[in-house]
Amino acid sequence: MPVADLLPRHPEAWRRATRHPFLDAVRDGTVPAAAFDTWLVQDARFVADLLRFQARLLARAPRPAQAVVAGGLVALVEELDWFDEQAAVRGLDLGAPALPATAAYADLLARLDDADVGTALTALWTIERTYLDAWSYARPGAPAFRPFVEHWTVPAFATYVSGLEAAADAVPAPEPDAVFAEVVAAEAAFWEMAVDAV
Ligand code: HMH
Repeated sequence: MPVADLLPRHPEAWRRATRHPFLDAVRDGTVPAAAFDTWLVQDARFVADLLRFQARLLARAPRPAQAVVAGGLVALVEELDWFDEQAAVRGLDLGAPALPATAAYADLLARLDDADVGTALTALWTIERTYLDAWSYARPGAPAFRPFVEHWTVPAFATYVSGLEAAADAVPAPEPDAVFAEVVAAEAAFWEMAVDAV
């Protein structure tokens, strides 16, 4: 089964992860700055966790998947630089402790280290496809948040997600629905965390 078929198989879970009220609030400008900043600090932590997961995945990726996984790694390092810049501008402490949703997502990534490579690639595609669709839903974004929305919806990111899709399709996971559902639930909980923290 192509991984793209997972979306229509889990419509409610997909909607919760990609049409969250946090994203509506980013679009209409009603998201409190504190909620957005909380989310930003936690997302920087997540990206650091994802970088570690993805580096380990590269080490065992099948030959045809290496380029897309490695390219994504470099992009994550650049993303961490970008988070540093945003945090400096907004006066945020990126050393703030992980909130429960961030810690739970890190645990999920750590468990995926022990999963077969097909499952790990399906998870990575799901992580990035969810993020792309969520930010695309928030387009164009209220003026205060527009640079963020644009940053996470650039064409190069969509191209990367397509590359991950091809990599995941080449190595079928034994239970794709299970890993997809777990990742999408973690993504929904991540938006929820920002709203709850205010
Ligand atoms: C929660 N999911 C979350 N944050 C991100 N930065 C991405 C996916 C994409 O890297």
